[in-house]
Amino acid sequence: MFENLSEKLQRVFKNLRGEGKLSAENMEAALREIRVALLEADVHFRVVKQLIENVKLKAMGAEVLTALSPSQQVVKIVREEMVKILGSHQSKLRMANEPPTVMLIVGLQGSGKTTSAGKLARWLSKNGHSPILVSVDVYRPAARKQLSVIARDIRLPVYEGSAEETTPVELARGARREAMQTGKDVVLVDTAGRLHIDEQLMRELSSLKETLAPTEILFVADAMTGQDAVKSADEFHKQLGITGVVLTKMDGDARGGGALSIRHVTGQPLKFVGTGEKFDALEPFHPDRVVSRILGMGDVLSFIEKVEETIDQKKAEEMQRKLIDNEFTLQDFRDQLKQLSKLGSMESILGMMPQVGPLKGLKDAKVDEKEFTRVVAIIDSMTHKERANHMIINGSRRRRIARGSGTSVQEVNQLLKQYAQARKMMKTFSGGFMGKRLGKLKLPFFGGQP
Ligand SMILES: Nc1nc2c(ncn2[C@@H]2O[C@H](COP(=O)(O)OP(=O)(O)OP(=O)(O)O)[C@@H](O)[C@H]2O)c(=O)[nH]1
Ligand SMILES: [Mg+2]
Repeated sequence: MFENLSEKLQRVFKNLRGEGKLSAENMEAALREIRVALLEADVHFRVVKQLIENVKLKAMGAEVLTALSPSQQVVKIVREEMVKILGSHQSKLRMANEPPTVMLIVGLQGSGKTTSAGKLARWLSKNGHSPILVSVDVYRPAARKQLSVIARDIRLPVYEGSAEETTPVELARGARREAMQTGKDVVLVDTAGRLHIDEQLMRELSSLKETLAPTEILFVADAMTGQDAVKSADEFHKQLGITGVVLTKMDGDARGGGALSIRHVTGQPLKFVGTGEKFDALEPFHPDRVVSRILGMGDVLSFIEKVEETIDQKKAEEMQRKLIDNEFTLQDFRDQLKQLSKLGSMESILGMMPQVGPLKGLKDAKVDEKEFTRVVAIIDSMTHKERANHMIINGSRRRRIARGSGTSVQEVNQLLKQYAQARKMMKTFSGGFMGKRLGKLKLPFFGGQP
């Protein structure tokens, strides 16, 4: 899935990695390449256009997190915009308030409706439901037989119908009655396929929709047909009103464009993707995970996520004000250390930082993780008064703190010295180059000393 697109996008990001900052020119070039990569992956041109426009606007805007390098910034923006286009969260199947829930499975011939009906039944039963299957294909007895065979394979019930039930609506009603009598909570209705969308098919599906009031009308599309899958989904939606899409055969050499276009073009979410002929080859569609997979930059993405999660903007601003007013206390020092340690190992953080200006060479700075813990322990052993004003920490207080934290007086002395240095260092940083460069992310402390 998406290997080609993923490779191409990663090449764009790699090319940007050497750049010191984002400029109109290098951004323009990167956007051009991203555009081509998306179009080649068969993403709908309208989707590409929208995405590129949004990325451009954002990249040029002031919203950029200056703690990230140019290529990281572009990855971040592209990721956000892709997720937005795919729908920011997973679209779950909707259940009726009163069981049984009815789900119609519709689509063109050979798209994978019957197989997907089986897969969905299996998935539902693994997720706390008890489904029953029914085929309403009254034209091909073999089609109904196919579903019965599948049901037997996955050991789930199928409604076979009676001799009097000759229309799709009658069969589906029979299945719903059976569900109520046997306590099944979901009826999956596998419908007949057509080569093309025709009036008769739409009439039949509309009457099923009217009589059964399904909570889901799932359009099954074959990813191998590329843009045609998107087009027919759109067509079905206009004529029938679908509630979601199941995109099958994503295991093939489909370029994935359909998956990236359906939501934007039809306004309806992609709910599942089929990734093989076996009955467990069905995955709920998670936009954010798929985007991460496409961008394939686990380390950068998780760093970006961590920065976003960990750095509380308000707190950072408050901290900065305190620094400038010289109110940065031991308690603040401790809080900052705690926040930093949440980001993970100091070395891995430095490794992910853009290596420019005064930060150059920091990557190799040796950072003792135990030092962090010790420092926090020492500060935790201080009273509130001491934390607010380090000037009162005299000899006897130092001895008490050392005892309380299981350290030595020397270590307490050292910490107080480091704190004084950090205060000085941060004051310099906050106004100067680092202040601008790091923006929201302030690095207070590179515990260098042994
Ligand atoms: N590789 C792969 N094959 C699939 C997938 N889903 C379905 N197929 C295959 O596609 C073919 C058609 O599947 P069906 O489920 O019979 O399609 P249908 O939409 O019910 O077809 P009609 O009822 O004739 O309209 C079968 O050979 C399936 O095994 C998938 O996710 N991956
Ligand atoms: Mg079928």
